[in-house]
Amino acid sequence: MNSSPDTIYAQPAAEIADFQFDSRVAGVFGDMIRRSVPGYAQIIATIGDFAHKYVKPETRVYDLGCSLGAATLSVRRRIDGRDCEIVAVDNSESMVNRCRENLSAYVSDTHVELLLGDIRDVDISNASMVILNFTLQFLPPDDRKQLLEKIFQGLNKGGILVLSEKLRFEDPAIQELLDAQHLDFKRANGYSELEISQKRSALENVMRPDPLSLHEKRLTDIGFRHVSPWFQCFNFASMVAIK
Ligand code: GEK
Repeated sequence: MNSSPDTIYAQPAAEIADFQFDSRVAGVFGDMIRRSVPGYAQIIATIGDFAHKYVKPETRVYDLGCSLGAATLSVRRRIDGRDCEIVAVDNSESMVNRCRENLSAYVSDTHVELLLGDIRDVDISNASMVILNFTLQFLPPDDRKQLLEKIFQGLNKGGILVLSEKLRFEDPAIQELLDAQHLDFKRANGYSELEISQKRSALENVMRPDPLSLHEKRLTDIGFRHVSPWFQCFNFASMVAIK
């Protein structure tokens, strides 16, 4: 996906405002997420593989917090001809506008319903796949279980949730080790110390990761029959939960 280089935090700022998915971020988002999230390309490709295996004809796929539509595009490529609908939702107008352009750049017979709105307000029904690719971590912690319950209710039996998240670790030694690896990953991708620290301050109040054990317990308590991480690199993981 085309994207300008991310230089948003390259210059020293007198004050760092809370991170927002505004037009500046939407314009560089492809570059930002690829350089910030280890394994992002692999996760996007594998979401397409899971769709190929799990998405049933005449059902819906939900991409919640779709940003520029990377997961939607990956899924759409793999489910053409099944008479499915993809519902892609984001509450950032700039993201949704760019997502619309990205989707229209490729031909497909699968309809994408692209919605500007809050994922907490979206009805979910007849779903064979739901994707939360690095979105749940931006919801207030108290709202997370309710959203996952709604997803569980809207999934058909045998349907799959893919939940990718940054992780927090309860063991301080592991937290320190894997956080340091992530910072090295960002340095290796060309981010300066200033960019890393200013972005970190901007995200502090906005993105609150949970430990893997909490994700697993929440999904199991809700009733998902099979729950497992399928990917982890440093402090980033992607899980599957099958109803
Ligand atoms: C990808 N999934 O490339 N309602 C709707 N959208 C929301 C909400 C909400 N309550 N909260 C946050 N968002 C994408 C990447 S990015 C992850 C997802 C990241 C949206 C927000 O506007 C942003 O576009 C997205 O969730 C999170 O596969 O930046 O680390």
